[in-house]
Amino acid sequence: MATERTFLAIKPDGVQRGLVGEILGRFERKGFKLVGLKQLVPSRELAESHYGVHRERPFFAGLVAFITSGPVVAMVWEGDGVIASARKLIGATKPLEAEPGTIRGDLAVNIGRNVIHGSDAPETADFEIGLWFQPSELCEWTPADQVWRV
Ligand code: 3AN
Repeated sequence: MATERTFLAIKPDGVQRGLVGEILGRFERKGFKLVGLKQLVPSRELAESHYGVHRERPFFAGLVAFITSGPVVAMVWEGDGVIASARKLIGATKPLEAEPGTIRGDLAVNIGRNVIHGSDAPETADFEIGLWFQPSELCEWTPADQVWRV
C-alpha cells in the first residue's frame, strides 16, 4: 500500500458544532499523519473550484453558499492508503446511510450538513491539496516512534 496524501475539510457545520477536536482525534488515533492544517472562510472562487464537478447539479448553489458561510478546517493527511481509508472513516455521503462508527454515521443526519469532505481518488486529492494549500504550508515531520528509536 503506497504512502499517499489526501485532502480533508471539516465543513462549517462541523466547526459550529464543536467537532474539530473529535474529528482530528479520529484520524490521529487511526495512525495517519497531519501534514497541513488551517482554518479559513473559503472564497466563492475557491468553493466553486472545489465543487466544480457538481456545477450542473441542483444542489450546487446551496452547497457553495453553505461552504462559504463560515470557517472550514482544511487539512492534509498522509499515510498508507489514506485516501480510501479516510473515505471509510468518513462514511457514506448520506448520513442516514452511513455506518455507525463512521464520522457521518455517528455525528450527522443531513446530507447538506454532513460535517466533512474527503478526496475520493488520487487525482482529486492532488487537485484539492493544490487548490487549498501552498506547498510551503505543508510540513514534513517524523512521528515519535521513529524519532525516539534507539
Ligand atoms: P462526498 O462528500 O461524500 O464525496 P459528493 O462528492 O457526492 O459526496 O457530494 C459533495 C457534497 O455535496 C456532499 N458532501 C454534500 O454536502 C453535497 N451533496 C451531495 N448530494 C447532495 C444532495 N442530494 N443534496 C444536497 N447536498 C448534496
